[in-house]
Amino acid sequence: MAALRAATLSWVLALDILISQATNITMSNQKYRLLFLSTPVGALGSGVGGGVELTLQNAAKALIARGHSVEIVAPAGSISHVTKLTAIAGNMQISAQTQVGADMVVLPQNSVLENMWSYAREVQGQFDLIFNFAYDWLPLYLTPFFQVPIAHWISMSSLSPVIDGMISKTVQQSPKAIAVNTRACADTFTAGEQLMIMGKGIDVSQYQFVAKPDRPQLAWVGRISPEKGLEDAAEAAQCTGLPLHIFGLIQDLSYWQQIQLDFPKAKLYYEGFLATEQLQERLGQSSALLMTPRWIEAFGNAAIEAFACGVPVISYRSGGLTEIVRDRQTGFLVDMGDVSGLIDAISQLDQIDRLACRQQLEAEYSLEVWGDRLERWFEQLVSDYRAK
Ligand code: HBI
Repeated sequence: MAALRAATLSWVLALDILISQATNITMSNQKYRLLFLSTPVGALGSGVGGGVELTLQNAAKALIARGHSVEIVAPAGSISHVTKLTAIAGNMQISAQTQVGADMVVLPQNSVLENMWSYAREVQGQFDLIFNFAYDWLPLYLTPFFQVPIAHWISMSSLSPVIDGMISKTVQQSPKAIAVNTRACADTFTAGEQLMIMGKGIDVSQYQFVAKPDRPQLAWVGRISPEKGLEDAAEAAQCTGLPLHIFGLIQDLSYWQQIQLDFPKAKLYYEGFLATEQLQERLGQSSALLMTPRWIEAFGNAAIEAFACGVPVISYRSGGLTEIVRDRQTGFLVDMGDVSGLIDAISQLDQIDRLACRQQLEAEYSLEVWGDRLERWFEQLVSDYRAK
């Protein structure tokens, strides 16, 4: 009798496993037609869009790798090597960083943002979901007017009440529709609890691990603009005598010129805004990446790119970076503005195992890990939308 019961039980178990695998296959078998709408502040590939350009291209890669189709809509002059891109003419949107505290929305005449969304409205019937990368009021407001679900990637911390207010309204009407990189970024918004924490992923195969750089040098990566705090990295470079290689778009020229005047003895080498291939080649030669944000950093793409090359990160305790950098394991966390803390950390870099940086990256920030999370998010949004 007992033998019969045991045999029946194993049969039931085997059946259960089969059913769950079958449902998994049908769930992940859903292949979506996705329309990505890029940031309206600059052409994709120009560097004006900062980290969000890398985010968009990597999200496209991650989802295409899983069998979904992706098309990108972006301002005229944009380029993408990843998938089909439709370029839209119009005047660029004013950067949200210049609208801190704003309680009204500014749109130029013949706005590229407006034109991109008019195009999206026309073609929406060919897609299962729209993925918006703009940090702007209009796409959020348009969400309930579209006949397909719209997912929003909020790429910066809270900057203005007018955007925060629309984020709260949108996520009320379309729960789960809005994602941010990190919990720290979500917490800056009134609707923080309703935001999806999606992390980030990069294509690890694009980054070469460097076990030992040829010579001691520091790196800094980011849009050269006051909120990114380059002056502190320049001061640390001047105090330690180490060369500082700077990568990114000069968004504020007078700010950059002032830094060179303020730190005449610092060995500063401006390398421009480089594509990933060239950036990772130079980044890998660094003893450390300095991240000195003077705002709440939403994520810090540069940090995971540095880890991919085996480069430890010395960063201010700001926003998403506190969730990425493992203090004293993959780098050092320093109180915001504490330049002497940066200098102390630089002197302790030999304590950090560069391989540990690469291993953390592969475990937590690969395209596969991130693609899986994005796909599950979209499955939720599409099924919720269809269930309405
Ligand atoms: N400002 N208005 C606006 N819209 C954006 O999409 C935007 C921005 N400022 C900066 C920016 N995007 C990106 O550089 C960051 O999201 C990384």
